[in-house]
Amino acid sequence: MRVFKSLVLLFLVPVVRGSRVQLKNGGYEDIVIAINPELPEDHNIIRNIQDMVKEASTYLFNATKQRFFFKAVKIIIPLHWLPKPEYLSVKTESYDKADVIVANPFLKYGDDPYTLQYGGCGEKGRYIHFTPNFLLNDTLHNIYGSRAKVFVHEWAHLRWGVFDEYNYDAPFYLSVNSGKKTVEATSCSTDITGKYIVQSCTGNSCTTRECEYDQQTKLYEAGCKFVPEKPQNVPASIMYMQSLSSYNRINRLYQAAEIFLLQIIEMDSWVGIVTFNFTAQITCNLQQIVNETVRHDLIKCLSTSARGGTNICAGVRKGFEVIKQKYSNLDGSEIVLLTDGEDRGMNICLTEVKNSGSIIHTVALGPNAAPQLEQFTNMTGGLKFYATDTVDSNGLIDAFSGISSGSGNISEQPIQLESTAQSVAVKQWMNGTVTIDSTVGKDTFFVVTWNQSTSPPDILLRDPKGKEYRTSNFTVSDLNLRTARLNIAGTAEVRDWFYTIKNNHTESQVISMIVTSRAASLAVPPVTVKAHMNKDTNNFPNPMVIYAEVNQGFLPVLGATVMATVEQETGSAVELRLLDDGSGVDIIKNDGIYSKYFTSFKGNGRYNLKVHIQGRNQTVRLGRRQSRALYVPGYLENGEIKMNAPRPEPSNEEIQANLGSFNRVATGGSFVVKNVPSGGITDMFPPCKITNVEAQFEEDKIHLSWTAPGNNLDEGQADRYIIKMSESLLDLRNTFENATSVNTSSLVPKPAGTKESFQFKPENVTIENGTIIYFAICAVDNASLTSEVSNIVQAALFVPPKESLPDTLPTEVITNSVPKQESLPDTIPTEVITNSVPTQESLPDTIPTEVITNSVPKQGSLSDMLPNDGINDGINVSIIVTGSVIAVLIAVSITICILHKKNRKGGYELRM
Ligand SMILES: [Ca+2]
Ligand SMILES: [Ca+2]
Repeated sequence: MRVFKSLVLLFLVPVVRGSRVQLKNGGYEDIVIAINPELPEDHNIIRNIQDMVKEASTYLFNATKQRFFFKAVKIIIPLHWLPKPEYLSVKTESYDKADVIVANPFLKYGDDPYTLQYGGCGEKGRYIHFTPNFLLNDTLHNIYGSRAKVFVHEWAHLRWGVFDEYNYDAPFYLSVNSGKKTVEATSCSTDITGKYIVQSCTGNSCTTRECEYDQQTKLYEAGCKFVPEKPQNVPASIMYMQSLSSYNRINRLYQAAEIFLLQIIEMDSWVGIVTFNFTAQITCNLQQIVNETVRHDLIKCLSTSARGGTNICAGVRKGFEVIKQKYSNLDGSEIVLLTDGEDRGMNICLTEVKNSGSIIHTVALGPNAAPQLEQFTNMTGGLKFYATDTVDSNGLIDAFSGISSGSGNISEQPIQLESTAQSVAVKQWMNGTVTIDSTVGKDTFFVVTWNQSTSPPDILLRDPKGKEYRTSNFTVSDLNLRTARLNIAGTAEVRDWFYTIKNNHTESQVISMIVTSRAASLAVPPVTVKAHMNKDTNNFPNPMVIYAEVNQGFLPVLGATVMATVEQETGSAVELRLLDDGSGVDIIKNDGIYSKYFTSFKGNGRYNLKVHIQGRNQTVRLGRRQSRALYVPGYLENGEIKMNAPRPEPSNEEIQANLGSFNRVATGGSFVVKNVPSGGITDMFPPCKITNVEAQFEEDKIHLSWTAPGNNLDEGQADRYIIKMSESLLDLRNTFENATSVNTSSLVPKPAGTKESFQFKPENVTIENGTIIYFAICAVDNASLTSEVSNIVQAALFVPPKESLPDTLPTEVITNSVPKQESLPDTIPTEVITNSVPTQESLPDTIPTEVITNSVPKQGSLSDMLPNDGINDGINVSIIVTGSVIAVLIAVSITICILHKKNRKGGYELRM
């Protein structure tokens, strides 16, 4: 007889990530602008945001030839700002998922607005960052242009993934023959379709046309921009999973829940507990965490009995009931729903959950958790996690540690420094080091768990000053959760803590070490990590991309070692090192976003992602943000040059400060893979496109360098390279195969991610002053799969005089990149074209009636109405107050059900 336990755990916590912006008939709705809770009250910020958005809507509408406008914007204001009757209470919005963040700059970095972008051209950005000074100080108009135009500019980054052509690090290809500058748009790879356009403006009127080639250089003319089309989205689907196993889930669940209650949930949160199986019961009423005693009392509400049935709807409804003990509605409340069982009745409460105002996060445990579970997450904007039954992966603990407040109050949030587990043989040791860096150290917990013995293993923990903590210093749970916990008083000593744990049990067991902490002080933002995949659902053989963003404040952290672990129920976990070197799928070098392709699909179903980040002395430093608005050095007024104040440049010591050593762990949530063929996978993945080829003459030789791709995209090792050369860029671009081959027989590809260097003497080319040769490379793997053609690079024999270098180039490109009225090219709003939203001759029907009657004539074309505020008054800007208290509801259901009912012959059995 096969036996199976189902655990359903229900929490209520405030966290959400991911923009909820929707595009309806050309109008962007549900845009969230969040003001950082640390900012002092200033209602001019709200007023200026409202003005900015209204003006930007008109600007966007014109710039996109009447295709897009802003329709509904919500502003989240800090709780400590004085309430006003017109303010609404927060619903499913939160600081963490805001599209625009208003916060102070870190390290006096200046007020450059920027958009955080992970992916390539055409992929949406994460958020726009404005400083309060940018919103309040009108003199900054001279530097960045009007706020409305900056907002639209950054919106293009955010929504359409457009990259700046004036990116200071972007390579521009210059003609050396004429001394005249020419630009090769390099910001988008060739697999993104789009158009090369150039824009010219006279006064306020601008026109766009396709770029032409410079007759002499065969490069695109100056000012040419690449405008991408938005790629198609793969429709989401939910996987059905098979196979069955029974593990020690109850103990693992309680270990995780205990860490959540004692270390993760923030002080002043409200917590209640519900148990359910076929029906649901409240075991702890909603109460506020005002001290440690309340936390420990709550753990006692976690019943350890087990009964049959999984009625998820009953549990969620009981959860709603508990929240309503204190709150009149469910807005702003969040639920974490954990299950390892199936419930085919989930559909009956879908609408109720969707309309509740509550956010549901899900944790799927084991291979049989309800495949519909993510429906709750997708409807309500929650997080999704997946924990396998692999005992040495800490999956459940990591899932619960990933659930923290989305309030933006980073100083209060728990930060996971370590989470590691291993099977330890009898009388053997588990050793390790955890680094406490200077940005954390408050509320530090060292937690040791084990999975067999009823008594704890022998623990020795030594702090950097040599102080030792032993098993007797740890608190061992009296509920026999196989957990020992040490809370370091005050601020934990900075630097390396060593631990060694001996398995004194009579058989081998899995021992784990989990360390959490909080920011050391309000003044210094801690180093934080966010990890995720590029999509939630993937169809084989599409590759996926893993991202980890490492920040201190709003600055990227460079030089860290970032290891990702991707785990699935079948097959062993896959470990990958993520890189921030601008090669392969990592779009931008040194932006603190570490990336890697994931192609090791072991089967269909749920996968989870976890990253370990380690910084070691001397290697880790802060860097600069990219995709920021351009800082214009000055302007002309009536023929007179007026210079702006110089850009506030932090010193190298500030920006590139050595962060010292640190440890971080972050869960990246779960994703679903489908269409993986059963019975072995043949090689489907060529090497990835090489994106960073560089070339130069060294006397009569050419020296090429690039980052090696792998056998499968950026993993493994390619088999050989094809290098082609031509004196014609167009020939090389259009017919790579026919171009002259470079003899590469002596060139053996190195492992992916390492630097390749190749020198050779070009044959059949007369080399003289002004000679330009173009090169491109393909990599081929051992299955004869060929990569895309690399970036095309030129080697020019002679370097132009310094004055011919384009000092003015960035400025020129700027005017192109912030389009003026009626200026966005036809190809930009592909999002709309493919969605067949037609150019609107009149206001869309969906604009609220009051708008139409208030400010806009009912008939006539929109261009008639502009610029007289036009659609401005149609924007619905609402102001929301962040939740005053965090209502956390914990509902636990431990159920046993028999999966294979047809085989059922006897009673149940529960192994714990
Ligand atoms: Ca990067
Ligand atoms: Ca391959």
